Amino acid sequence: MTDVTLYHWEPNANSGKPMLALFEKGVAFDSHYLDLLNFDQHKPDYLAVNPLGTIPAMKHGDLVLTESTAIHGICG
Ligand SMILES: N[C@@H](CCC(=O)N[C@@H](CS)C(=O)NCC(=O)O)C(=O)O
Repeated sequence: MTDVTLYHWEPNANSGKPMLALFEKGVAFDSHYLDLLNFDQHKPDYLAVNPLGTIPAMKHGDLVLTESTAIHGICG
């Protein structure tokens, strides 16, 4: 269990960008996979994290970021 959780989906989703940055920087994170084809992003559990219903979202403690470029920028 780490401070950082990345909510993501593959392949070819915007969440690939922050995931790459986390890997490259060696930041340990918990992976929370969402199946967009199953509309997991619109389920209440995830909407409580990101009301926009889009991925990625990254939680770091109480902070939640939902823009892949911002997450990538912070990690990079
Ligand atoms: N501006 C956001 C866009 C995120 C976004 O549009 N993600 C798509 C997947 S690449 C998504 O979650 N789509 C699900 C939906 O719209 O239901 C970012 O780049 O982080």
